[in-house]
Amino acid sequence: MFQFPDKMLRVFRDEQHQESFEKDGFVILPFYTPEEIKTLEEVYHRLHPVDEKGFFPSTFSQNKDYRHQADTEIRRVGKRSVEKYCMDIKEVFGAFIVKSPGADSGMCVHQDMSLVDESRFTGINIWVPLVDLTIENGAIFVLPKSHRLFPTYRGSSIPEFFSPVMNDIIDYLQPVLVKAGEAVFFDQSIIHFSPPNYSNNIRIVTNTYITHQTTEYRTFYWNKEQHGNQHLEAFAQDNNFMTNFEQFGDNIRDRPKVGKSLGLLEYNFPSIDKAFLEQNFPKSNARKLIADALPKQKENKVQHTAGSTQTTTLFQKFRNLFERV
Ligand SMILES: O=C(O)CCC(=O)C(=O)O
Ligand SMILES: [Fe+2]
Repeated sequence: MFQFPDKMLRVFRDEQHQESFEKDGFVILPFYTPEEIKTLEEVYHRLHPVDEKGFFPSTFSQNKDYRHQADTEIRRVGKRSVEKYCMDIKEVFGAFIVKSPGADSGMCVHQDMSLVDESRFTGINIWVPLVDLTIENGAIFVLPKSHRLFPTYRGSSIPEFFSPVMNDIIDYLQPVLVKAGEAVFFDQSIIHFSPPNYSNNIRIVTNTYITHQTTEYRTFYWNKEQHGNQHLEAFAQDNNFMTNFEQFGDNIRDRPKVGKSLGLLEYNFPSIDKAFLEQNFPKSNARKLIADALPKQKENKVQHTAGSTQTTTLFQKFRNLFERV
């Protein structure tokens, strides 16, 4: 097991930003101008593959040229604000994260996969919607302070410490309703999710992944039969990992086909129960917030479909998403 560092290496120029980020696991800051938003919308519509449906990050695309061009453009446009707010960082990767309208565009509760050695470094997302966010159109929900609950190694093959309370935990996550061009800088270890986009319009987000300038990539993999209940395997990855990794959309639970194995590490596979949630976090009743936001959407659909069959299916899918596990 590892310990988090007592003090995170500084990445924000402004001490207040650094303090809020360390305390809560996220901080909100103005990021894109209206012109920059327009440029990025044009870039997305020019570049994106035609077959995108549901929830679609450009990192899932098999088209590496698309991933690479999206990365270059997002970093080019974001440079002004990144330089304004951040110091001593390396910018690793820019991606579009898109939610097309529809019930299949939700993202379940998770922490992002580990990409760095968190005993020394922090992986940070600069997550910026190009539209005003509402609960209906795929806002992000976070559990403030959850980034420091347990030191974790994360990846699709590794159980999450909140798996035993996967349904209950949703009701503790808070919506972050930022406006178009406002950034949520968040620690990749914070617990978060986003409901489906039930509006009629596409929700485009840019996500720029940054970390300290001296960080090296790490990924982690667990195979119960091989590693048992107290160990997992670490891999060193090179700086092009996000552009070249081919297992995001597919085979994500398999042993990484790229990178250099660093051997086994000890891990205690933490887990929590309902009482832990009740004792540590105020309730947001997120499921009710989302369900209350839905009827308007349902009414729209009824008008379009002249019947309730489709809306029932949508609602059922939405329920399934949150009760999936
Ligand atoms: O864009 C979103 O709604 C959430 C994306 C997310 O959490 C992820 O891709 O890991
Ligand atoms: Fe995420």
